[in-house]
Amino acid sequence: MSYTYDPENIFAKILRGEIPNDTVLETEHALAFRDIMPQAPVHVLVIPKGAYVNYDHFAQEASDAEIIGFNRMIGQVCRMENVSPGDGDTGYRLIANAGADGVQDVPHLHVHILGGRGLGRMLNPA
Ligand code: DGP
Repeated sequence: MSYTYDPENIFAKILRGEIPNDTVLETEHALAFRDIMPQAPVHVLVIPKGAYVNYDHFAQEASDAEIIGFNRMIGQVCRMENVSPGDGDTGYRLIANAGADGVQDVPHLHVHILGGRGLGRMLNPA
């Protein structure tokens, strides 16, 4: 499997500092920022800094350090945004859309962290 990454996608521009963002957290390997069209009171996107199109691309080609850094940031943001049920808060949902069926609009891996309200069942009926 080979993956093609478009360096002109909007999140690549955010990572290069060409477009502003509302940063929640930044580390060596990952960036978390608020979604421009929030669908819940908490709606944060977490992206790796490397050029990965989607989750399976990342899982196949990222280094162990990138994978650990990305995943640790997701957990950290859940705690920072006070949605971690382990901390007595009300919970969250992680979504990583990929490709056409996943309705992925931005072709740079991102995990949506959604919370702060009841989110309903996982999928709408097709
Ligand atoms: P997806 O369908 O999973 O690819 O969702 C892409 C999300 O990215 C969508 O919720 C809106 C958000 N988004 C798109 N452009 C920008 C932007 O320029 N800044 C920020 N913060 N979010 C954006």
